[in-house]
Amino acid sequence: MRQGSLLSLPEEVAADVWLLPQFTSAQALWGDLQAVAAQAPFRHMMTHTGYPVAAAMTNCGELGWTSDVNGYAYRPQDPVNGKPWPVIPPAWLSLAREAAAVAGYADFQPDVCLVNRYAVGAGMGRHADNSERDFSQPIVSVSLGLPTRFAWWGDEPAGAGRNLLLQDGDVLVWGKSARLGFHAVRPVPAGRHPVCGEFRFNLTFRKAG
Ligand code: MD3
Ligand code: FE
Repeated sequence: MRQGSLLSLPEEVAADVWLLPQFTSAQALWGDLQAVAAQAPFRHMMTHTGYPVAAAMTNCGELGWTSDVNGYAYRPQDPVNGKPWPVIPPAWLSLAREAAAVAGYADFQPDVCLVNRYAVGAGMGRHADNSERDFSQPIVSVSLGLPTRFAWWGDEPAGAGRNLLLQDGDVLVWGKSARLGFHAVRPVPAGRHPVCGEFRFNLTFRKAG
């Protein structure tokens, strides 16, 4: 079954950055999100700085993104319970593959879906996603729930960056020249979403291994 919306008009918002507005919705993915979180609960991971990550996180897939006082790594097991991460729900995998295909990646095979949960006021500082093995693969990001501003810079993290408002159901695909770009998530403004309540969620599909 097709997962993404045919009514979503893809737009290349910057070189090799594709926005698929309202390609999906929290409503469509909510049941699977609850099931993933029941098997691998959201938690605030520690960083090497001794401060926790502001977003609560979990994963599904063959690998999951983890961080502790020793640094971050992709791992096949959830360090909280020692079990493999839940599988990526089939509807999520189809969605990510359809989005990647729209952006020109014919055979995206993600092995990680990192799920970030931002409470009101939480954000993510400027960084680049560079610990995956194969940078020819894109990253697909699905935003759910409360809207927030997203900023990106490209390869040189100087100046104010460019801002983009990400709303429920928006999908971003970035690869090639944008794959190692610096980006940040601005603190989530107060609000209430009918499905997600006072949270923003983001699913990031990656090929890490
Ligand atoms: C880079 N998460 O988990 S959008 C992360 O909203 C992360 O939670 C974001 O960054 C979030 O590492 C996912 C990521 C994104 C979107 C567009 C970009 C990164 C980009 C455009 C250019 C470069
Ligand atoms: Fe990132």
